[in-house]
Amino acid sequence: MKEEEILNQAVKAPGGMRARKELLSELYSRFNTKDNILITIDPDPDAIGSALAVKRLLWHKVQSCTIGMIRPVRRLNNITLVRLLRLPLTLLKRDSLDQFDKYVLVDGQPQHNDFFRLFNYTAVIDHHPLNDHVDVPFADIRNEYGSTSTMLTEYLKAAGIKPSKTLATSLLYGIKTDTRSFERHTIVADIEAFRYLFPLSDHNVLRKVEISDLSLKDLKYFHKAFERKHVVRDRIFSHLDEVPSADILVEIAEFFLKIHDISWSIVSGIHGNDLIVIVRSDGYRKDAGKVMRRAFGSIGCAGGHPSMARAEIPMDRLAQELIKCTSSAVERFIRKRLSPFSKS
Ligand SMILES: [Mn+2]
Repeated sequence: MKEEEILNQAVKAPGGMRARKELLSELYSRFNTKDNILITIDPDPDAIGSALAVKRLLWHKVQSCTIGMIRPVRRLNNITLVRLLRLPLTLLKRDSLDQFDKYVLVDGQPQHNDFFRLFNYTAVIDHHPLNDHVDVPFADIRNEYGSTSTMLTEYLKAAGIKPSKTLATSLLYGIKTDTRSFERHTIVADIEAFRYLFPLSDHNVLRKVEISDLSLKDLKYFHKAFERKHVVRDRIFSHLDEVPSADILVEIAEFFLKIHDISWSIVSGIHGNDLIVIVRSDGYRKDAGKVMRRAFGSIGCAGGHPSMARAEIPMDRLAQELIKCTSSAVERFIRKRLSPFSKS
């Protein structure tokens, strides 16, 4: 089905509004006004948006509602989201867990994580495949949904609650990241929730969140990448030696592809015991994955898609290919294997 068709399709709520309202009142029936609730999350955007929605649903229906993260937020985009929207998230510590009356789990199932297993959940709302039976008083698990945020948007609608800008933005970002902007597993309900949340969201915040994937200390790798860039026809190469993670190579490779007449961006570095080569290409009559498999498949792990690919080559394996693993030798090795002039 084409994207346009999806967007224009008449949408019918799965199960209908009545069924959703019944589900909502069943959820509500599990809680009372004296309860102090803990919602536990593994804090990715979908979980964060979903938890905020549950907190909103239970507002005035319970004594208190805390959102507890089982680990700190690590992705810079998500840190930006939490900071800009001042989201009320607290970090749980395994060894000093406060007592709550009831526990809720969103965007996950108890058996997904050792930490989750510590709790006796009253409600679980999730969209991951059901591996094990989830034995809790209220379980709503919809495997076919692209995100839990979609499910929670439906709950809010059933409750007649119009989400605040902060809540709408968080849910929208949850749907976007889990469906990778609808490139990944998506159903009509996800698009419908997206359409509903879109005019209610803060698009300035969203844009800042989506582009926030660098830290100040990453800039020195950009600096090095500029200094060491080497252009051969429509290919740009840059080898960065030791890098703190492969992510920075991806950031720089994507940046170089912005140069209009560059069709191949090849950025490499050493992380741990591996040489990592990241390739981005325009994908037009090219297959970066195939090219990488051909170039490095025999000495490491290599592959990908037409427009994005990666190779990881153990350094000791590389040492067998090169006389000396100096920075310039590694650089020449990559350039030679990915040269536009080499017969492939
Ligand atoms: Mn999810």
